[in-house]
Amino acid sequence: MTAYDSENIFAKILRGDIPSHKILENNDVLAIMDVMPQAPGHALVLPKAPSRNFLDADASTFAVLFKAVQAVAQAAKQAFEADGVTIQQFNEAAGGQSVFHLHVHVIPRHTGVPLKP
Ligand code: DGP
Repeated sequence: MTAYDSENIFAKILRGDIPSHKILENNDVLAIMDVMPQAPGHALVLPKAPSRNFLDADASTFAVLFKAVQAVAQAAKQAFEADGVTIQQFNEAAGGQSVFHLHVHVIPRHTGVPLKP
């Protein structure tokens, strides 16, 4: 298992070293807007605990993370008057991950509108 690198960009956001557009925060999670949105309202939900990705996270992290993912997805669907919500999650470079702090994408979707690449 690859070690967690605390210099990743989301660790810096969680420490407040660099700014982000926050949409939800509690003791366990932070949700922010994605700087490269694939659709309007594209958000990222991050656990505050330092997991590299889904492969090394523990059950308590999953519990707080996916509770927040559901809350963000419900709010995003309503706020963006979406027809649905895509929830995505990538692990390691070969799996499409580019920032190595566990995060879940929440993307409001409208019928017939493809995601931006
Ligand atoms: P991935 O690791 O493939 O799940 O993608 C990481 C996502 O993080 C990608 O959609 C772009 C986004 N991202 C990268 N850098 C920043 C940043 O500095 N701030 C924010 N809010 N999002 C970022």
